[in-house]
Amino acid sequence: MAIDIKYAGPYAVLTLNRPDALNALQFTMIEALSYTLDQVAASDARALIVTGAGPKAFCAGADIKELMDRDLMAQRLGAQLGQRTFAKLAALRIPSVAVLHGYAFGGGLELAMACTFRIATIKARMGLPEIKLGLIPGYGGTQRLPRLVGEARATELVMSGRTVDAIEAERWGLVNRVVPEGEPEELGKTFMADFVGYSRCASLFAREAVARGMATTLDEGLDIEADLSTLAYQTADAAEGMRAFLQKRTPEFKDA
Ligand code: DAK
Repeated sequence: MAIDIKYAGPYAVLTLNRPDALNALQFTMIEALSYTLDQVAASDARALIVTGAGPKAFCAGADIKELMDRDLMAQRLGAQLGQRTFAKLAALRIPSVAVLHGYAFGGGLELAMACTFRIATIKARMGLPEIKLGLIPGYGGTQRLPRLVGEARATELVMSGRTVDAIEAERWGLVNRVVPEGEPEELGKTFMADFVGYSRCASLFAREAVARGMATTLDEGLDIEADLSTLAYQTADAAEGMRAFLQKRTPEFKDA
C-alpha cells in the first residue's frame, strides 16, 4: 500500500510510499491516509512522524495525472476529501511532525502544514507551484500558509509558485528547524523526543490553548487559557509534577 504505518516505542511513523512518482498523492492514498489516521488516533502512540519514502522527495504534490479530465463535481469532492483528511491530521490528539527532505510541493506541503510541526533537511525545497499549472491549492494551502508565515509571504508564494529553501522556510516560520541530511524517521524521532515524556493531558491542553487562541481574539484566547490551565490543575499528573519537583525527583506521569 502507498501509505505505510509502523509503531516504534512512543512513535507512530507514517510513510508516503510511492517513491517512483516522488510520493505524489493519488486520491486512494488520501483515503488510505484518512483510514490510517483513525488507527493512529486509536493507538497508544504519543507522537506521529510523517515521512516520504525515497531519497528525492517528501511529496511532490497531488498526482497531476489524476487531477486532469475530472468534472466540476469530482474536483470539488476531491478537494473536500483532501481538506477533510488533512483537518483530521491537524486535529489528532497527539502532536505530529512532517520531516521534509528533498521536494515538498503542492499537496505535499499542504499535508506538512496540517502537522503540528515541520522540520526540513538542509537540501529541502518547498512551495505551492499550482499556479504554474493554471490551478490554485485545494488542500488547505491558501488558508494554512498565511496562518504560518503571514498574508504577504503566503500570497507571494501562492501567486508566484516560487519555491523556498530550508533556510528561508525556517526564517519565515514555515518550518520549526533545519536539520542536517539524515534518515527521515530518525530525524523525526530526535525532534519529537522533546514532546513525548510529559503528561498527555498537559500536552493536549497546551496545544489546544494555542490553536484555539489563534482562531479568536486575545480576550477570548485568554479565557480559553484560563479554562484549560484550570483543567490541567485538576489532573493527577499536575499533582505528581509539583510534588516531584518539591521532592527533587523525576515525575512519573500517568496521563490522568
Ligand atoms: N504528480 C504526478 N507525478 C509526478 C508528480 C506529480 N505531482 N511529481 C513528479 N511526478 C513523477 C514524474 O512524472 C516522474 O514520473 P516518470 O516520468 O518517471 O513516470 C517521476 O515522478 C519523477 O519526477 P521527475 O522526473 O520530474 O523528477 P525531477 O527530479 O526531474 O523533478 C520535480 C522533480 C519535483 C521538480 C518535478 O517532478 C515536478 O515539478 N513535479 C511537479 C510538482 C508540482 O507541480 N506539484 C504540485 C502538484 S499540483 C485540487 C486538489 C489538489 C490540488 C489542487 C486542486 N482539487 C481536487 C480541486 C493540489 C494540486 C497540486 O499539488
